[in-house]
Amino acid sequence: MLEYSMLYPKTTKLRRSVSIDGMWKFHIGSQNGDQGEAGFKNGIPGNDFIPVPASFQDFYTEKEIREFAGDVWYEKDVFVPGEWEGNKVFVRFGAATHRAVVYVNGKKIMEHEGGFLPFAADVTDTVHYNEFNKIVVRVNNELTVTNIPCGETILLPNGKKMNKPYFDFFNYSGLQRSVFLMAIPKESVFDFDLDYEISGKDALIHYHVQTTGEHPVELSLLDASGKVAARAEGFKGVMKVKDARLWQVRNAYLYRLVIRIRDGEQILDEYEQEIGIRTVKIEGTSILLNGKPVYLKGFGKHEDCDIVGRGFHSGVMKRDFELMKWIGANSFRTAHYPYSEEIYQMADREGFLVIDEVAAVGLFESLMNFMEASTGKRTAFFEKETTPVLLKAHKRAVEELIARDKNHPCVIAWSLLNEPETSNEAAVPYFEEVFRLAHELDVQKRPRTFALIMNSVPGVCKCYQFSDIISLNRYYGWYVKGGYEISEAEALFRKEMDAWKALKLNKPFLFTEYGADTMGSDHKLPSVMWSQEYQDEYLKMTNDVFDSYDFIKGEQIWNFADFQTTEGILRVNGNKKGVFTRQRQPKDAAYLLRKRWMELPLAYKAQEKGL
Ligand code: GCB
Repeated sequence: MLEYSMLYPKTTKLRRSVSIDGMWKFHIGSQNGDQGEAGFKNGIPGNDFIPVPASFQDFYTEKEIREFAGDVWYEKDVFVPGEWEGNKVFVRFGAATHRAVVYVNGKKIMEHEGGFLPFAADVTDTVHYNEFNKIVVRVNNELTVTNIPCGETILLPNGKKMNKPYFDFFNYSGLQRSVFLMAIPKESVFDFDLDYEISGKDALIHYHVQTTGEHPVELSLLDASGKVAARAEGFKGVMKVKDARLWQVRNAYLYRLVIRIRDGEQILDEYEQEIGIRTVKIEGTSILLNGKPVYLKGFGKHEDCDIVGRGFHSGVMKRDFELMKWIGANSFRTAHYPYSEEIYQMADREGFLVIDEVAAVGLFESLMNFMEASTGKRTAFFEKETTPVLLKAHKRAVEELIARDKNHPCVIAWSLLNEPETSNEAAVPYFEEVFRLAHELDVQKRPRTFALIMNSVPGVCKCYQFSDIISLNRYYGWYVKGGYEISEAEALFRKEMDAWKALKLNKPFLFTEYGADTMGSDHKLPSVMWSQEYQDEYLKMTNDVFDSYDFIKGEQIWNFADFQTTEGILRVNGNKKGVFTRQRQPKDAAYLLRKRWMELPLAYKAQEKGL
């Protein structure tokens, strides 16, 4: 069990939660990490303020700041209401990338490592009630091979540190998600698990509530009109919902679950959350939602946009969902890290299927892993001395991810790694532990997967057997035989798919990546690589291959939109594989995909029997 509750901050009868987003005082610290305890815990120097949530990198005009590797400092004075005394009081961070130390009124409260999941600092005994209190946060953004995502931090000859990601997105960092101040009753709802069973027109909700005390709990389920649809009492049990309205793809029905702790007539705590009744199951090569086959159409995405970088922005989220609906998508993968909680809430409401990915990317020692791996390079990544430390961090992130996201109906699968090195036996015990843990922690036993890199093919990959859904990242026609050689790319692509088919795995296959870099500004007739015409040709070829194999049960193109990466000769101011530009306007390919996805039925390829 985690030391703090992962429940999203809410204000209910007995809970208070106040956003402390806005302008925070900001200071770029030392690269040596020597300003910790002795340094700024009582207050940071200067007079610079930046918005939270946001990545700090793209506000400034100095390259030293954008590329900075080390500690940055945030500070905010917050008023803690006197009425809150007697409750538990927390400062809750949606995320701090990649590690943080929290000080309140000069006292160190907690540390957290892992840049994409929430944590809550218990400040009950530290804050002064009915007064202002100083929160100081030291955030470190250095990449290592002992934490996810993996990379290294090098020292340049000029003495400056520099982050070197083993992955293909800019190392945006800082306080990129919302921060809340919360007051929670001493005896409170800590966590709950739900699992669903559909029986005829009714549904059973198996539940388990954990609280911080002994008093009894009661649950009520309210339908969309606020009417009580079911009730139950006790920490563990079953709620029966008559004539249940199911949560369906792009047709979401949400109930409201209210959990109360009671002491006789007195309510000690109340927590509520929107939930959706649905089941997810893999049967043969089918992905079943509520017992019916679904074909996934959609994207690998990023949290990425101009100016705020990876910072959560509700306007960008809204635009992204509108574009995904317009194009006929029904799903996305949270590549390559858990996204802001508000995005899952929106996916719950909009009926999108989400493959929820932990930040285990870059588990292949290379500064351009996606390229070098396809050349067959091997790095013995899982044989490093430091691997046990990495595994510990990885498992902790899986635990936090599942605790945070398990009750979202939108989450239909866990993606436990992206493009790890699987050509070596040393990967096997590592995978075993991570996959076992996810299975243990998720009462819904959602399918687990990982995204296979180009060279993870039959005969080479030692780990695909762990996946319930085989997810392939493939770039035939881009990294492999692009341009006029595309016919050869297609032949190689089919050859690989034939090899998978021959294995008779009887599992669904999903394309979690495929795509071609394309300049939104460039047309060329006849096409050349990077032109919009070529992106269309590439898609036609790829779609033909998808349509030729019945066991392929979904396509999530890379990427939804152009996004920022480290600078380099393979990237033109970022990765340009977006179907939309970074400003969220369509490239030509968007129209091609829209035509295809609008026509493909949800149960596409439902008829086939096995491989
Ligand atoms: C991949 C990676 C992704 C890259 C992509 C690319 O395989 O998973 O992070 O951005 O390829 O565009 O090369």
